[in-house]
Amino acid sequence: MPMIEPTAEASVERAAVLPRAGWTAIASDQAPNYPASNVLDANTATIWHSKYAGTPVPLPHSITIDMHATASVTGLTYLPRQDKVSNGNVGRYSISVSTNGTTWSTPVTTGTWGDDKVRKDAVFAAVSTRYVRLTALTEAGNRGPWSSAAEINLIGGAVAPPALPRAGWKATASDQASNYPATAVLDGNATTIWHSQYAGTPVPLPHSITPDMGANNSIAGLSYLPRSDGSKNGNIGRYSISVSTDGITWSGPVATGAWADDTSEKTATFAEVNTRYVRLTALTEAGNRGPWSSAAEINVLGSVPAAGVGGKWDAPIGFPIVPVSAVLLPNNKLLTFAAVGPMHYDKMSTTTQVAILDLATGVVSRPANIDTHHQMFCTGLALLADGRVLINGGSSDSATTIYDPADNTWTRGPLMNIPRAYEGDTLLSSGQVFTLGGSWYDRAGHKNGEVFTPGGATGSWAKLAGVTADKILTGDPAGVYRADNHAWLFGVSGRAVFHAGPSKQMNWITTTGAGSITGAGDRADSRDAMNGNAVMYDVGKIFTVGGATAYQDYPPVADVQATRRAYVVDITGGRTEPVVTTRVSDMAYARSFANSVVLPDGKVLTLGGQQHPQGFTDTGAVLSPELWDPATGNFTIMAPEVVPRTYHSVAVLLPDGRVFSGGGGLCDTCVTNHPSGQIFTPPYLLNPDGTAKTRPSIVSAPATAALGSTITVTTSVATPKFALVRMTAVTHAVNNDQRRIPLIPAATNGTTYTLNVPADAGVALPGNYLLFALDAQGTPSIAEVIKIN
Ligand SMILES: [Cu+2]
Repeated sequence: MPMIEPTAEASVERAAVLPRAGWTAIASDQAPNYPASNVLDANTATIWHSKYAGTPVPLPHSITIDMHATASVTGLTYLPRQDKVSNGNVGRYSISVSTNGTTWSTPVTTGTWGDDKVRKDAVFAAVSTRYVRLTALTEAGNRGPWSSAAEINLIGGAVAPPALPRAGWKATASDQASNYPATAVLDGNATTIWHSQYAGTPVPLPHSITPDMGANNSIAGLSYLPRSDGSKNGNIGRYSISVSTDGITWSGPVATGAWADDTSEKTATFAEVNTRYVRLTALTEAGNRGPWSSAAEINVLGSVPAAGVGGKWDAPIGFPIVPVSAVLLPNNKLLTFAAVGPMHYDKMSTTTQVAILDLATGVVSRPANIDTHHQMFCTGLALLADGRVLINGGSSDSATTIYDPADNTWTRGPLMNIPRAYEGDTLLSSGQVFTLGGSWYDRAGHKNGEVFTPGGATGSWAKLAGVTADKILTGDPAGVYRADNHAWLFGVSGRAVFHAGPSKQMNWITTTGAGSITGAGDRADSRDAMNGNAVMYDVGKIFTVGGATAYQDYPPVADVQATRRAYVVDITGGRTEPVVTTRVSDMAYARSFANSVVLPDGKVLTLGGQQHPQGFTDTGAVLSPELWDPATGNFTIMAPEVVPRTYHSVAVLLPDGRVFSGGGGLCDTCVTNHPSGQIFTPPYLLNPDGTAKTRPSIVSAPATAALGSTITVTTSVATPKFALVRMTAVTHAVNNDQRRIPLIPAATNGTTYTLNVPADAGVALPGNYLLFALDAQGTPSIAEVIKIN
């Protein structure tokens, strides 16, 4: 094989703080002795402060960083002043960029920071720019018309194109040691590696490894994950990448470069090329330790689908907290909460940090500290029939809280009989709430069923002795601590509940008298699917996807792997008929900790997650959502999100038919904290060129409807289909409130439609729904909120 010489450096570093040498800063205004340049001096004791003497310059103020060169930027960090004063802490902000200092972009991100001393991060899609402007829109404590900053840094690096799904791929190597085969780089398991032959006389460098994708794909890069077992032997240093459509004739290098001698994932990007085989050639060993090469994982990076096919993402929105829980409110707002801290939880506290996103304006509220003697973290969630939100348990707590969106009030609720964390909730057809499981934290087991009955200002809890939690356990290696977590529960007719997982065994539950729990068979060939998703996307039809046999690694299980599998569980026959489970197509990507959201057209969007589920890591995070079509059973890969959404992430259908995705982390100062969200526009709202489709609108619809009633809805254009999608509350990838009820007009008069509301409270659980009208192409209107009771 001929020696290939590198021709250009093509290595791309992920997120790294850019060196600030030679940079300058100017501000909209500054006080004497507090110049803008202080944010670049690496001295946290010196600050920029807006002018305050005499008549202060009113907000907004801005400070603009000039890098004096063009760089790819993906974020900004803001360190508030570190002295005893907080005047000028930036609250609501907006960040724009410019290549010339004159013409400014629309904001690459907007958001709200909390009023404290902690360094704040703002993230956005990679943009090539010279100037970055931070505009302070409010002062975080509303103390006065001031802005200040101790330090500002910019985060550089290109966002890599999405990793292509590798199912069915093969890999060969120039040579390999026994037990270290080339195929180990494709198995999604970072603990298995390819290693070149080293016993006896090692094969000299260069070595090559060649993934075969099985078919031509449009690709634009390669990522290389070195081994992480403590040895560095074989870390690839200088490298070259070539491609081939037939595995025989090879291109010249599409990328060359040199990688650092560490365990971080490396990325090389190159001009898009349509090919089948990708060859990574290791020219040197990164530490010159010997004639070896090794690799834990290799991914090939594809191109982003066109917006009309793969949807598109808005600019990220910064939150002052990690949105670990999210609840859609009927006033077009999204309620989110974290734990005792905006970025951390503990075991004893009794308060919660809350922030609300106004979906009409994109503005996130200042964080509020809610004291209901209940740290609302790792809770159960249920939306009550009257629109209030029940939040129960968490951190081994019996406490419950009720939030009323009508007047934005928080009320201390009645104690549960059994403390719970990571339990599952569902509303019952009676308007009561059933809860089950939840041994995370106290490992106690026997987290048997209880029912909450609303009444008076709050309500009361009662145990169901006949609904034992031992029927819902997974085989988690960590035991009951994990095995009874996150139950997928769906209220059905007659106050009963269908338990769809995540254990492979499903169950029917009754809640009258002492209640009962009876096996409903296994979910076809599904294994336990902890941290997968279950979504009632149609009446009596539940889509389940992803998850893993363990919550995360726990001895003796190392490197537990998420599944790509998906199923439809059909319970339309009710409790007297067998449950029919059908396996549908696999996802392209294996995911645990993902979220799934049913859209008004019945398709289900699965977002985020990671192949190797491990709390507070983003390794192997899947940035590209997949859209499942119930008509075909197949998935389509969507455009990638900017930020990984893994453990503690959420996703919610919005009234405008778009999807909010946010959160992840809550691990204090860790790098996998994601106090942000991003809104996805599905392809049904986009023309092939990515422009917005003309959408129908609902001209009139009732605000309430009784079960079994007939309602009249008038729309702007012909809309042959309608759907009711229940408003939802989500945390820890569980959204049992979610259900979609398609409505076909019973009568049509021009664009006025007669719709029959289901009569069965087990079909249409009482509460607030989003009513969508869909035109013949399936483009949804903006929803009207309708309360069904
Ligand atoms: Cu948690």
